[in-house]
Amino acid sequence: AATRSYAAVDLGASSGRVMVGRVGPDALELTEAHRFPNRPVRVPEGLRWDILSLYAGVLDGLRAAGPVDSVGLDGWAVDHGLLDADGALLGNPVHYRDARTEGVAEKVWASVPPEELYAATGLQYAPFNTLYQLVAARSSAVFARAERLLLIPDLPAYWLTGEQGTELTNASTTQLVDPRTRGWSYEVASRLGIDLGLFAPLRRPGDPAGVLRPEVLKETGLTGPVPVTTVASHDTASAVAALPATGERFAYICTGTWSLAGLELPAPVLTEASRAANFADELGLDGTVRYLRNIMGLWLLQECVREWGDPDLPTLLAAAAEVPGLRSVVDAGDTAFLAPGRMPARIAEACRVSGQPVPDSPAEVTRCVLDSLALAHRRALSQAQRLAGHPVDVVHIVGGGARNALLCRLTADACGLPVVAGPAEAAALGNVLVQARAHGLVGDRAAMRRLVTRTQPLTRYEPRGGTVPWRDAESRLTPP
Ligand code: ADP
Ligand code: LRH
Repeated sequence: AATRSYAAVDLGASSGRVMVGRVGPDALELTEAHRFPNRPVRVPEGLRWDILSLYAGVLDGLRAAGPVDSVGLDGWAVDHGLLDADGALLGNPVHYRDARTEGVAEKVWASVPPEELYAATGLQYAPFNTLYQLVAARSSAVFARAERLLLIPDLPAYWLTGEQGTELTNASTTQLVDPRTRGWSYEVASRLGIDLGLFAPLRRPGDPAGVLRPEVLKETGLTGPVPVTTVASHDTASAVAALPATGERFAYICTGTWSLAGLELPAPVLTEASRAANFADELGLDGTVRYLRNIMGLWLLQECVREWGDPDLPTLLAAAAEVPGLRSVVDAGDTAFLAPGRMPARIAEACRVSGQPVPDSPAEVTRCVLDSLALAHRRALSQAQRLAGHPVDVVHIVGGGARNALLCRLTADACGLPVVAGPAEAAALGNVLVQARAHGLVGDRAAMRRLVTRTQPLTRYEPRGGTVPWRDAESRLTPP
């Protein structure tokens, strides 16, 4: 039977990649055409994304990919570019770690109390939700000229095709979408004076999104027409779509720059207890809800490694595995770790103020980070199960962290549940599979997941040693 090829553009906070997925009735093979660094740049006005360099990486990747039947784009959430009336980009997109949103939430809450905001949008509090970014931007000169807002993956999609849209799963991270109706929350927008006309019309995974422009074909050496297909453009939504899960009793942790830990549910949980625990109801493929918590993730390690002058990661992880576990832990959910810089010192300080031994060597700091992440995974998954009334038997770890055996093993131990690790490139696989489904090559969501389970290498970690030490460690962070 015929095999088709799909190009998946996946823009992560630490790297972008163009992957090629070959899909047949019982085959799924992913290869990397091109990977390029995503390096934020600090300029006098703040921290910015170098979106043109990322777009150049996309074009290089499409050239390296060669002939494909379709292209799909996914990327990180909440951030966006603003366009003027001519459709030209107004400056570099602001990084979600930029300081401009400091203190903005309090102003928003004066108009719409946090309880009402949660009941209407189901989104967790994070200072960088698009809603707060828009309120922060409102008085800027750039914003005065803005006629259109495109979320990160929708922006290069526009440059490739000339067509504008707002993909729904990613729109659900703006805090302007109602997870019950799966459409805009007109009331929240109007109470905050946000013009929803800034956004291009909503489109959903599977919708056609145009074809590559003639100039793009020339530059990439591709022969047209090459359609662009809307995928679950939030990278986390694409990753969840490609979990090698069977049944419903599973949890997941998408580990990359962030750890997104949670459940897939048929409907949002909008209770006050859920808000207090800061869980998000983001939208997934086919109207599912991704009920999850944002945990600082491997960002903590990335920033340490940067400070240490980029030592070899496997060597560092091997050394961390030899350090005695759970000596010191920090709260890996704490937004105090959001900003870049001085990470080893900030971690040491958090250990000191909580009365724990201060980790010193890179191996000790790395162990502290991984223990802390495993502990935060445990906390998030046990709370999610309780708040949603949805028990699980297995935890899937996907994303770059699935390659970190120590992190997977510690997470299995901390949760007291088996961990199935892989695929590491789940977002790209979910991107490919949604394109394949739109073109009739794969069946429903369950069939997509069966195909991943059958074709991708996975590693299973059984929990060891009981969870008592983890419960004890937890009590060091949460005063009784
Ligand atoms: P993002 O999509 O947010 O840019 P990724 O999913 O690509 O992030 O994950 C990147 C992270 O994965 C790295 O920071 C690193 O910690 C981890 N990682 C990648 N490869 C390996 C590896 N071979 N061994 C251990 N960890 C790895
Ligand atoms: C992960 C991610 C995550 C968001 C964050 C801003 O790449 O999309 O789901 O919360 O970036």
